[in-house]
Amino acid sequence: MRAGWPIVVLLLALAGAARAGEISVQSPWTRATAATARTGAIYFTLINRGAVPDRLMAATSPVAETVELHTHIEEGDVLKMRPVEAVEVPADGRVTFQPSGLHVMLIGLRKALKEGQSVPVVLIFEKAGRIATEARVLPVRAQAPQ
Ligand SMILES: [Cu+2]
Repeated sequence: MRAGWPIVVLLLALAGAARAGEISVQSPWTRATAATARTGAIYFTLINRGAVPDRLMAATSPVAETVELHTHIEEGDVLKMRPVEAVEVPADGRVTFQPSGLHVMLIGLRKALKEGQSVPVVLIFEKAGRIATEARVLPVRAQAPQ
């Protein structure tokens, strides 16, 4: 009887990993920045193939001192960025982070982002946990992943 316990624990661990696998991060990208730029933004599409919603809670990246989740809201005819606490990824659904919308905000860039490089970023989900990915650095005026 006792000998059976490690197997049960192992199966529970595997079940957890499978749930994490229901969230995927598609086409992460960012834009090249000027040498003097202090901020940048990372975009991607989050896909949830699971039957329950999940939430993106936070992000980290070694290229910036601070990393926040932001959205844009319209104030009059001006688009302004606002931090958001979390971003829901609906069950069997997707959320696209894109210019003028949701983005991962890089504040206090440690160095310029150069076209052709990639930027490591870890996305932290309520249920799926941490997902590490790399955002491709596209040209300064890029509007979508290529
Ligand atoms: Cu922002």
